[in-house]
Formats: sequence, C-alpha cells, structure tokens
Amino acid sequence: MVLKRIFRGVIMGPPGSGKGTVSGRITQTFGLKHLSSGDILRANINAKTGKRCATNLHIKELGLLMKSCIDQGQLVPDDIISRLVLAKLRDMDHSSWLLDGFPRTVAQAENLDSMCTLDTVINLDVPFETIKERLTSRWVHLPSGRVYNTDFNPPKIPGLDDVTGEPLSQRDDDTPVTVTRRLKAYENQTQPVLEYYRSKGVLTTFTGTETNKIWPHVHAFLGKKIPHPQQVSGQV
Ligand code: G5P
Ligand code: MG
Repeated sequence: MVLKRIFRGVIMGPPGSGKGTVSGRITQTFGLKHLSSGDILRANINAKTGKRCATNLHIKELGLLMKSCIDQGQLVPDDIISRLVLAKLRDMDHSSWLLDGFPRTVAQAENLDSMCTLDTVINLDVPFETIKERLTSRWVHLPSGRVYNTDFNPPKIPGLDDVTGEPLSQRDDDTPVTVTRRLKAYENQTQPVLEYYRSKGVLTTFTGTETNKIWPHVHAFLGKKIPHPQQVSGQV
C-alpha cells in the first residue's frame, strides 16, 4: 500500500502578485486543496451581511467590520481572521493544502505554527508598479474565486465565468487608492512575516514580472518536494 504524504504549503506575495493565479496552477498540477483567506472573508461577508434577523445583529456587524477593513485596504484583525482560517484548516486535517493570503502578520504566523508544521512557503516577489496595472483590469467570479484579467487571461466570453457562465465582477478594493493602501499594509505588516519564515529556513522567493515566467520555476521547485500528485493526499 502506498502511504499518502500530507503536504502543507503557504503562498505569499503582495496584493496582485499572482497568488490566486499561481495557486490555481499548483492545485491543478499537484492535487492540493486551495484555501484563500480573502475568498473566505468575502464569502463570510456575503453570508453575514445578508442576514436580516435582529438576533443575528452581532453577526451582521462582524460582516460589516470585515467589509469595512477590506474596502479601506486594511487588514482584518488577527483574532477574527485566525479563527476563520484555522477552523477551515481543522476541517482539512487529512488533506494536503496550500494556504493563500494567510498569514499576513507575525501574530497570524504564530497562530498557524501552533496547529501545524509547514513544508514550504512560496514568496512571489513582483514589483509594485506591475501590480498596480494588473489590478485595474482584474475580473473575478466571486463564488469560486476564479480570477481573470482583460489583458492576461481574459474569459472565453467577455464578462462571464468560463465554467459556470455566471457574470464576473470587479472587487471593491481594486480601486487605485485602495490598492496603494493595501501595498502599504503589505510593506508594514506582512513583510516581517517573510523574515519570520526565512529564519525558519522554509521560505523560497520567486522574482519576476510575469506569471508565465515565474510558474515554470515554482513548478520545478514543487516537483522536487511533491514528486507525484498521487503521493499527496488532496482528499478531505
Ligand atoms: P486577498 O483576497 O488575499 P490580496 O490583496 O492579497 O487579496 P489579491 O488581490 O487576491 O491579493 P493575488 O491573488 O496575489 O491578488 O493575485 P491574482 O488575483 O492571482 O492576480 C491579480 C491580477 O493579475 C488578476 O487579474 C490576474 O489575472 C492578473 N495576472 C496574474 N499574472 C499576470 C501576469 O503575468 N500578467 C498580467 N498582465 N496579469 C497577470 O485579500 C483581500 C483583503 O482581505 C483582507 C485584507 O483586507 C485584504 O486586503 N485579508 C486579510 N486581513 C488580515 N489578515 C489576513 N490573513 C487577510 N487575508 C485577507
Ligand atoms: Mg487572491
């Protein structure tokens, strides 16, 4: 019997560096589960702010708090995001996974350390100027998190998701002012996390301006860590 090895990975990088795009390729190639903290937050906001019942007022307020942080380009408080993400990871205990967008502060990294040991942390290092151009032409399918770009990877039919045919939308936090704030938050709060993982010896950085040029290097790197998709347990 072949023993399936559980793989634990994190993908980091500034907003718009291609974490979602590269994660999609990694999960397809290597059969890992993908968990994006931004997608979890947006799903929670949709669910919570939609509730009208008075007894759920605190839930609605929590949704509004998360939305207001995201819309202003600020990080959601550590305790809220850690609780949401760690709960999802507990449900995926027997799966191999790739975590995208978490941790974003040293406190979040310490919370993650308290529940698992990471095999690798991939850091996408893309210049801020490149990122600003990309985000204004990004379109997303909110229910699935699938990402498009009118220049780089346009949908087959303009404005519609390739898989479901549902309409695409633009994220409220992709305006130039909010993107600048998100990049500032990344510099101040998330860059120290890179140092945290570098000192633990698990960080590998991939530098470039084009995902198609970065991807072969990520692919080769992970290929050595995860030789065959069937050896990885991606099932829940
Ligand atoms: P998110 O949702 O985690 P960000 O800001 O970290 O958001 P984002 O914007 O989702 O990151 P990405 O995933 O790194 O970007 O990039 P992507 O979507 O794959 O690519 C961006 C665009 O570029 C797409 O249109 C893609 O098609 C295109 N593209 C990719 N490669 C290329 C290329 O080579 N060329 C070109 N031309 N285009 C390309 O977090 C959102 C908010 O949630 C909160 C925060 O408020 C955050 O701001 N949040 C947290 N708060 C606290 N702690 C946490 N851990 C939190 N996580 C989320
Ligand atoms: Mg993303």
